[in-house]
Amino acid sequence: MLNKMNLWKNQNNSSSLRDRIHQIKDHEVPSHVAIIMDGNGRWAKKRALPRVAGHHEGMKVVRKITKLASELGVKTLTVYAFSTENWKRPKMEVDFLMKLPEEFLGTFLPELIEENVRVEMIGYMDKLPEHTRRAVSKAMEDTKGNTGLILNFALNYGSRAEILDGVKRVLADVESGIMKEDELTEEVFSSYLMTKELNDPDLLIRTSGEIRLSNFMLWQLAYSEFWFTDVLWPDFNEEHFVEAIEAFQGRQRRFGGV
Ligand code: V07
Repeated sequence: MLNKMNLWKNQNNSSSLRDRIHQIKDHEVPSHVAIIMDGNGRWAKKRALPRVAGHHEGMKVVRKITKLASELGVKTLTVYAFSTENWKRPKMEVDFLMKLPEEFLGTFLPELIEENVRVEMIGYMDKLPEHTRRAVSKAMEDTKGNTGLILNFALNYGSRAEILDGVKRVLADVESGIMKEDELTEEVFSSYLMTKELNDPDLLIRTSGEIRLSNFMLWQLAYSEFWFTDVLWPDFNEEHFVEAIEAFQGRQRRFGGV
């Protein structure tokens, strides 16, 4: 209850979060926001907790930010939950991470359905453990008719592998005569990527102070605005998300249009 009250409270004479949300909705809201949710391990270390405690806390933040993004009118929210590189982590940590989709969906899927959210994923699903795959597939199935925000999980995702697989399928289609080489445009190539159903992100957020892409949506982020913060993902809250959108809108107003 206190948390909810804080959403409305006026602090330091500045606009309340409610006012800022109102303002944001009066301007161009990024249609697709992508987030690299970094800093979960560091958050745990600072508290002398196991890394997995940070991942678990981070999971709750995904829920919180999804709700706000949906309220703001964001159409697609892509969150980088697990990269193809993350298999190199200790087995115990990987096993824990692979249970998070089930826990997240077990807890939040009814609310997401209530809010008309559609769950999607990009990444190499076939290499996920059966129990993880089953949970994610069920969520996608249960929400496929929903018309609100698309909550797109990048799970076992890597951008170079995605591009390379796209190139290989283009070559196969050219060799078999399905496509002529001169028909291959940027738009056509985009349809060979895992994001074929989605528009490119307008805004990328990365938490925890790292200023790099780490193999995330390399093709899709070509024209996106980037917003980096030192805030660790488990500490990321509505104010931070609003701050990122405000920064995006400021840039749009300065450079966008004619
Ligand atoms: C994971 C929590 C968020 C911070 C980053 C790493 C840890 C939500 C999911 C998830 C994935 C698919 C799905 C529903 C939920 C998730 C992993 C890690 C592997 F359909 N959070 N989260 N998956 N973290």
